[in-house]
Amino acid sequence: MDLRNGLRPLGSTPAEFEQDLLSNLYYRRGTTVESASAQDAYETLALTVRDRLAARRARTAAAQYDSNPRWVYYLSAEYLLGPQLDQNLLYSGTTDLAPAALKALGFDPAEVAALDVEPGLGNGGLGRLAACLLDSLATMDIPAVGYGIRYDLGIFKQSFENGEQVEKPDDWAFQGDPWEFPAPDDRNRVGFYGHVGPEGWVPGEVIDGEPSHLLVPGYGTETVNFIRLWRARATEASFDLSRFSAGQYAEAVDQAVRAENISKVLYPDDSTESGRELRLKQQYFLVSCSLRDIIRRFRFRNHDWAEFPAKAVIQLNDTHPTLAIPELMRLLVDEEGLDWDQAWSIVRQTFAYTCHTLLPEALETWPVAMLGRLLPRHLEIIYRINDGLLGEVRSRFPGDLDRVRRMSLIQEEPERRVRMANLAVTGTFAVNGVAELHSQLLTATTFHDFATMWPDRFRNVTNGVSPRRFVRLANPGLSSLITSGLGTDAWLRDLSLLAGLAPLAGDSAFRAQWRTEKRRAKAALGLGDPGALLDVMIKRFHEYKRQQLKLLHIITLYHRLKSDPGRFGVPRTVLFGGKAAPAYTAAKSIIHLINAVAATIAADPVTSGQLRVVFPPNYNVTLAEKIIPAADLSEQISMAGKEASGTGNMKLALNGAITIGTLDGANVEIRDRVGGENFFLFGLDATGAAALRGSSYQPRSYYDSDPELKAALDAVLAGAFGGVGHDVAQSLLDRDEYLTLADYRSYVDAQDEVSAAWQDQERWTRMSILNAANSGFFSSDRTVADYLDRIWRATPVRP
Ligand code: CJB
Repeated sequence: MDLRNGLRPLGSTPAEFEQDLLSNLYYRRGTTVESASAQDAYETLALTVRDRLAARRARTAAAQYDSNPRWVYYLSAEYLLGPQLDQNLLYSGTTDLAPAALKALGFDPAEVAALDVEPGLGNGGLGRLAACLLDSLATMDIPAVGYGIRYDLGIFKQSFENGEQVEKPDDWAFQGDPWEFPAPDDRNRVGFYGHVGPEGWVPGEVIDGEPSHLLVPGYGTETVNFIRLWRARATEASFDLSRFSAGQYAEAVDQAVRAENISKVLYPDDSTESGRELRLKQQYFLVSCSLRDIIRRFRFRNHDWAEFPAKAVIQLNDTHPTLAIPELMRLLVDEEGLDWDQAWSIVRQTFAYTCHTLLPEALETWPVAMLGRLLPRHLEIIYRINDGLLGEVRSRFPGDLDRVRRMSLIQEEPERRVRMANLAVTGTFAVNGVAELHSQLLTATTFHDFATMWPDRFRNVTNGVSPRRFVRLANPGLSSLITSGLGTDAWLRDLSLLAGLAPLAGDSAFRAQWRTEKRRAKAALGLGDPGALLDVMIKRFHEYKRQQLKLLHIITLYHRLKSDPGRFGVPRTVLFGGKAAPAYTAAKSIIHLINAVAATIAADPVTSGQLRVVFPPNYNVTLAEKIIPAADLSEQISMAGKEASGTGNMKLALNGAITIGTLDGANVEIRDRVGGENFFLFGLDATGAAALRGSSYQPRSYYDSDPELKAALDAVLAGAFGGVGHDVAQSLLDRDEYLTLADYRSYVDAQDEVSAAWQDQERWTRMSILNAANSGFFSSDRTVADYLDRIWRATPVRP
């Protein structure tokens, strides 16, 4: 018998599902209906749904194993997966069965569903992109594995105390995680420190990496892929029994605690540098465990190293996993006995690198001294790679010492540091930016020297988002309307079909239904007047993203309202969501000021109903899925040339929000597709912004010449908002690194156009429908198709 196909099929009728639930409650959860808590019911439901995916996984694995394909391996320090229950119900076709079965057994489905905790294993866009790409890879039947770290504590929980951000640990898995399969037998040993002797690297410390995996189902297909997450485990030897016996309990476990700290916490920095040794250890830990796993998988079916690139393409999600390059060199040369050139050729054909930033401070570098202490053999390998690189630079550009200095993997001043982005470009066959503009700016600025030497290495792959999660799951009402409008739900696997909605923008009955769905989503969010324009800015807090610009606009609206309440225009609710890195003082000051302005406005009777500012704490994927369907206006107002892409902009446009934005990141492509008449453009473009920053920019000149701007800043300086925000206003006047004041007038004028457009609800709805209709390009399925075509060259395997 073929055991792989001999599984007892799992039930698909309500009675069978109920039976499966009951048997899991008894035999795996070890309890009974009478004594089960809601948590028992939740975990049992998760197991019952997971079983269905696991059966598909078994069939997928068999097909993938048989075809010995080229695998896509995605290495990422972050995965922002979002809640698992809803997704897995939908993808296993049990969305209706599950609540019925729970009810039949006497449980409250809503109470049970509320226990699903989102694994916050990422900071923001970069981690969420990783999750969307894995969703699309599975949906498109591509053999793929995501590798990451199973942090004990995910992105911190944000709350506000007196309007200030307070961070609390996010112990997301304290109840255990029912979606996960631990695989302790696949542990890998990882070394750190030590020295390089005649016998090679002798680590001074070893720890174990223990994997567990989470299933990643495709939508509308059998395929189920997986993510493998590593958790640090102390080895037996690190427990000091003699100290324990001597009563030195803390010392006895000291080494073990330090070892397990490696996967203790996700670093909460987003696009900001953090030079901590523990972070470097995390990065090497991820890379070392994952490469061993990839090699083990390669060896199932293959024997010849020369075949490795044909069987594995490894995508580095930003520079965080770049140590994979010297690590694979070490494994091939030191452990497998290949010569350097053979190994380098394999490495160079295997890795590809995605860059996600334009901020110079976000390009990782590590002190040579630190890296050499932690990974002495890797530093030697990096030096040797650098010799090869600089040899090539010298022969291509003789006498150009400055170029050699710029391209070197080692920065000399003010301290010797390893430049991880240069290493990533040197050790890969493809480097991509994440939006057209971003990719252009990368080759024109950040990687200009490399693009001159190796023009073929650089390409663009514009980001995308999962239409399953961000339309179907987040916005079921609009999804049904789209399906009925198009006469098919095939758009969930081919988002270009949304174009078929465009003619319906001219149909007044359809427009009325569209408005009804928006209002329904707004009502569900519980923000009061669903007739008010809901203006949302949801993203990490960063000065370049310019939440402070939105704030100046709000203060201006408030002043107008106070001076002439009768002439105000349209009621608005402004919603902010987002976290600031705990050490990012300027961003935290902006959060504080937003809350202070919100409180002042709320307390002022003149504004009642006309202007509200709300800031629900702890923005995460769960909350995003509630806010995005309700949004009317999408704020994408970064200084042009700083936002690599943005993906919230895509999610909002797909749900019918209209963008107000600069020509930055993927905004450019959104505007190209939805049309300039359906997009509120303002501000300097990337060229203009760079030119102004390069000259002697004088923020005060804007303040002096614009009375509304002056009034807004003066109010903050005078303490009109509970005395909060002096530092924010002062820094805008003195420095304004991101040209907030230069773009203020153009932004406020564009916002006046927004208000005018809103007054014509038929026009607004037309614009809204056309935004959704023309955003099909921004599906992560299209992104994956582009990666396949331009970089990965892997083909589907259908179970
Ligand atoms: N990004 O979320 C992060 N973290 C970083 O450290 C660097 C960049 C974001 O990645 C997204 C996905 O590519 C982009 O859409 C976004 O512009 C960028 O800031």
